[in-house]
Amino acid sequence: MKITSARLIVCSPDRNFVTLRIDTDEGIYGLGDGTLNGRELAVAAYLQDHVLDCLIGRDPRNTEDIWQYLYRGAYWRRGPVTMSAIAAVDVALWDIKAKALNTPLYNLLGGKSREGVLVYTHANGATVEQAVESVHQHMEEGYLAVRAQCSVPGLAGGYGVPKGSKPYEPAERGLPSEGLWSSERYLNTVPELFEKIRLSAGADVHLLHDVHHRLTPIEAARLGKSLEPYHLFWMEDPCPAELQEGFELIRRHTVTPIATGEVFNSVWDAHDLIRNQWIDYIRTTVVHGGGITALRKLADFSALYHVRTGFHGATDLSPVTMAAALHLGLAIHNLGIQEHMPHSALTDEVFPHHYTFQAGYMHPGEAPGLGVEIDEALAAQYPYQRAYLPIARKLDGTLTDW
Ligand code: EZ4
Ligand code: CO
Repeated sequence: MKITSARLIVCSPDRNFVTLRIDTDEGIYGLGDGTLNGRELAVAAYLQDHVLDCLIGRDPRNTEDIWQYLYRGAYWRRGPVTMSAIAAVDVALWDIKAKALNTPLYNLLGGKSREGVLVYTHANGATVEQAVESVHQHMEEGYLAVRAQCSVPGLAGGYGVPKGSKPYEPAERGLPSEGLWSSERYLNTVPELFEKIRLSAGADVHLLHDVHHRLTPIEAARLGKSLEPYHLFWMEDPCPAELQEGFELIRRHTVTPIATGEVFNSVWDAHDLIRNQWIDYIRTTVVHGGGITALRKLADFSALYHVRTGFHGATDLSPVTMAAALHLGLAIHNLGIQEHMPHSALTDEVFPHHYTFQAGYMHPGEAPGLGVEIDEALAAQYPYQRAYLPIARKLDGTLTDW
């Protein structure tokens, strides 16, 4: 089998996506996702200008060799743009390989380790009360695990809080907006939020929270300690993770489980975190972490240290990545949970797919390959529109993590 063409589809059905389609001489094609929120065109140019021509004539079944060719062979390694580009190719090749064998992708990754993938969704509110209400709504929809976020009193908006009645979408069209942040007010609000949720929702529901890199290690340690009575499933991205040993300090002070890694793009970003058992869940995504080939290795390395997966699953990862994550999640032994932030109806229309949600679990479906298509005619009606993630500043104007 030989690759005969590789081309990009950049579209914006409610939000931007970079999709790669690889075709073969046997008429089988595969799809890959290369979406990097707010930097989409950098990945598209990387693929178009430096990668796609190199693929022509190669056997698409050689996923390991092609991965090494793009990673090791480029000399300049890693980084989110490079690794998202490699992921787009890698996932499209796995899609082709599974379609050629006429089997769903999970069968090539170890087969089924479970009947469904436990997922969590997002409860958001401008106030504590609205967030509590939102948790209950999602429990009624069947979710067994819910992440809760609310605004800090006196500071409207902020990470995870929707504007008006539209579903939350982190990127906004146009240039970046700026908002305000106060760690002090935040630290005083979150324990109250989880006290109210746990009291009203009962002991069984899994509760999660995303700190979104906004605290220092000692502040995160305080938050983790203050949340212990509400036994969270995890506290996510407690602080920026460039300094891996910063997590040792958090770990020393709290038994609230820790998840991190949605911005990582290599096992090396998490090497110390994992081998020192400073985290409980690794969140690196198929799209930003170099594809199925790399994520399978990361999951296996994590398993040696009792670290389970909790792959990122926000709307900026296309349905192609969602499907890839579900196939991987069904197959690996050390699945923890999968994030599920449902796409808009229009996005789902552009990317028809076979994965399903039922009673708290998702399943990738039984179609050969990934089980995701793209309606190119519909996609063409929604061209790329510039959109960026917001910027955050402290009350004195200092730029801080959003
Ligand atoms: O802000 O994917 O856990 N989910 C998250 C996401 C990220 C976005 C950034 O593009 O933190 O909502
Ligand atoms: Co997050």
